[in-house]
Amino acid sequence: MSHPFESLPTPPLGDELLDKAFSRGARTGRAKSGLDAQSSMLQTAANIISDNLENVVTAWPDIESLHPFYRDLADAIVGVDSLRQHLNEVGWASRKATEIRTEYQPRLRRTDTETARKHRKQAYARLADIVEEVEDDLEALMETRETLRVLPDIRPDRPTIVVAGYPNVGKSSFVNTVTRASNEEASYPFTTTQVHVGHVEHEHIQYQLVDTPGLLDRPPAERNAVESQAVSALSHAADAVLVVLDPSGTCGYPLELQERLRADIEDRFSVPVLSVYNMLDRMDEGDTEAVEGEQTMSVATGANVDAVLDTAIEAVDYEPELPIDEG
Ligand SMILES: Nc1nc2c(ncn2[C@@H]2O[C@H](COP(=O)(O)OP(=O)(O)OP(=O)(O)O)[C@@H](O)[C@H]2O)c(=O)[nH]1
Ligand SMILES: [Mg+2]
Repeated sequence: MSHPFESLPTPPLGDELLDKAFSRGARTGRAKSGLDAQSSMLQTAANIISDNLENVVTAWPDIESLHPFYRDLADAIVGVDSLRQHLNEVGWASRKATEIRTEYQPRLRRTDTETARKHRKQAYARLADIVEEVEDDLEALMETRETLRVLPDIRPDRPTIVVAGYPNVGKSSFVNTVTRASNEEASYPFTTTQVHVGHVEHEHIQYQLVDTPGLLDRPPAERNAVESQAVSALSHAADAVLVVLDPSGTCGYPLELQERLRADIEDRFSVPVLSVYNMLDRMDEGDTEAVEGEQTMSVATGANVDAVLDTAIEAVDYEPELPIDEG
């Protein structure tokens, strides 16, 4: 399993494609003579251009049928409207190459070789124009492919717990501890930080824990448009959010700010949002009073860590689709 953009082929760039089309055309032309040679040259070159461009378009996943998580992510990173536009242009060029072939083929028959050669050259020039016209689109698709290929392998259909909270509260420590060595890292192309995806099995179900440094660790007003959209994407993947807070002040942010972030997340996500107050080992009497009745843990000592994971898994309330045994 992988994400929908992982195995996109490299689109041919304009010059490369023309080179391939015309050199193959020349080769088929050399194998024949007279009008046949000109006709084969056109046939081969136009087909290569048309087929290659069509393959570029069909290789891309259908944007409408993408999981909303990946659609939002793609939109945040490259903009799906411009992606659609580039694909439309390339599709147009593919059809145009076929049209040129159909238009010129009759002119290469029942005439002298010299005239046929002239027409074939004219057709080649028009094919080259068409490819040149979509050169920018092909380049943009190439860049888009490079960008989207490295998306984190989050499986949006798997039950997913998103871990949020201010920097240094212990998010990564928690994810690393409960998922042990099963961590994968992947870069979001638009942040300097990395997303960590850990997997944990519970009663034969694989849960996914997503640690999101740089995205859900500060107030929404401080996120740029791209990050906001990435948060939107995450909201499609999340089945529960675990907000980690540090009342001890070790992380450097007042608890009040951290609790405001939690309120923002509750507004943004329509799934259960749980809290856990970490750094139990660092809390003084005042801190423990402040979090009286709340869920606490210490990733450092291991206290209550498994219980927190269990609560999060319960919140996901994931019901695998099993045939109902009416007994
Ligand atoms: N004393 C104590 N230290 C902890 C505890 N949990 C985490 N830490 C430490 O706090 C520091 C920050 O922990 P991280 O897990 O990196 O925090 P984070 O929330 O992932 O931080 P960012 O990735 O920067 O957002 C690390 O040095 C941890 O070892 C805890 O329960 N007690
Ligand atoms: Mg971290």
